[in-house]
Amino acid sequence: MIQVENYIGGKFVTLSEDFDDISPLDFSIIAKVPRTKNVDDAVGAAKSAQPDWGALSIEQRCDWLDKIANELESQIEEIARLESLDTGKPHHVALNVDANRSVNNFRFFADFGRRMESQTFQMPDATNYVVRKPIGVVGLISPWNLPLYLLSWKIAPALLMGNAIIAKPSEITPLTAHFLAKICAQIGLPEGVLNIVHGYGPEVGQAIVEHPEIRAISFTGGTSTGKIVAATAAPMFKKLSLELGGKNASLVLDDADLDIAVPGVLRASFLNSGQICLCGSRVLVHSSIYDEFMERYLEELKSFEIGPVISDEHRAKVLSYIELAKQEGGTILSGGSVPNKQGAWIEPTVISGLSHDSRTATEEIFGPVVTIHKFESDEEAIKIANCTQYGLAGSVWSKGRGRKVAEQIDSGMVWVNTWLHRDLRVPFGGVKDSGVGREGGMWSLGFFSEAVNICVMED
Ligand code: TXE
Repeated sequence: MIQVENYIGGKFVTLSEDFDDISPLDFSIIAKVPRTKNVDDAVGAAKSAQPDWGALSIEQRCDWLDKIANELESQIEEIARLESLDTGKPHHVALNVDANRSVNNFRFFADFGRRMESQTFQMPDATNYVVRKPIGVVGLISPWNLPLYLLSWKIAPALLMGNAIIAKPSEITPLTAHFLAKICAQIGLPEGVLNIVHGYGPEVGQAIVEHPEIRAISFTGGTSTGKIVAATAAPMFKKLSLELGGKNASLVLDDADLDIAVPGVLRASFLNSGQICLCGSRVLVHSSIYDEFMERYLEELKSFEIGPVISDEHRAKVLSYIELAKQEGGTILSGGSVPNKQGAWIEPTVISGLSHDSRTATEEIFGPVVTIHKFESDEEAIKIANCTQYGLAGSVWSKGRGRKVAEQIDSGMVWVNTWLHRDLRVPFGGVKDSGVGREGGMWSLGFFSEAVNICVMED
């Protein structure tokens, strides 16, 4: 049994009240997690640490990020093991997607920080230059689907820009955040620069968002929680970055190369049991290639390995959508049932015959459930792709018209003939109900700092 502890001011702290962390693989209890309700101590520690941390040079902070990356990398197998235990995902996904990217997030921002160029704007008689100052104390709140991957995506740039952090991982997946805290303590990261608190969202998450001395909130999670976060933080004029849900479409045009499109669309459908905000949960296929595409897609699905979904409660939500799909007139082409074993397992499910504006095809399910839709023209495919409240991502599969179609999709990110191919310098974020703001590369550094302009009149 692992005892998860809060990490505050460089010390590990337990609380008298805790709750169970349950494995979705078999519903066994794997850890005890402190039920934090108040972040005053963490904010106090962060406030004391921030001035010295902010006074270090960028190069010095980059060196710290590299130290964290090196230590994480030396224990990459352990990260994968913990992530797999906590989320149920297959080891190869935990290693190649989660653990690898967590290391890369620190490494990437260390390199990026060293290359950061100063911005100057010359006038005929004066020079403007931009100083990027830390915000101070920032709050980072992350979800359960890619636990350390998404938390480190926020921690690395926030540290780089000289902030002190109050971070809260999802209560369902606290293990790797606790592991990161141990690594930071081990390498001697200055005390109080990174504070990690555990507990339920409406308690400790809400306390972070409400705290007046936490001046920026970077949140990744569900759209309905994002609304609460925005409503709480906006009256205090906190900086806000919200990465929320998605209902992304994969568009397979009539000229698609099916050798690439079939495995690509399948991966977009079911990687991480469909629990990635970027997953393509709606597959739109041109009628002229529909039969061939579907035959190959369903055949390849038979050998696609997925883990359980995150929890019994989440499985109930996913199953309720499969029931809804039946009521809405859908046909289950594959899956739809619960395998006869312990844990939050659910078969990868493919549903056809639903209207593109049905609830099943427009609401976020966030599980291994995909709806298939036939279309007759590029215009119709674009219209279907854009018919939800979400606008996070999407993919287009075509030999010749990918860019043209991609540019007409109302989403923050669109891939052409690939999916989840990530360059960490590019803007990441959504439009419509998928969020506010962008993170990644310069966008993250912009969010986690205050740009101050100094205008110097020439003599
Ligand atoms: O997420 P929550 P949940 C979607 C997906 C899923 C749904 C609900 O559709 O079915 O959201 O999932 C913290 N103040 N996504 O309920 O609650 C919470 O503790 C501050 C999409 O698990 O949004 C956790 O750390 N924080 C998604 C984080 O918010 C609060 C990833 C996210 O949890 C809070 C996950 C509050 N009042 C779910 N309430 C994506 N976009 O990647 C909760 N939290």
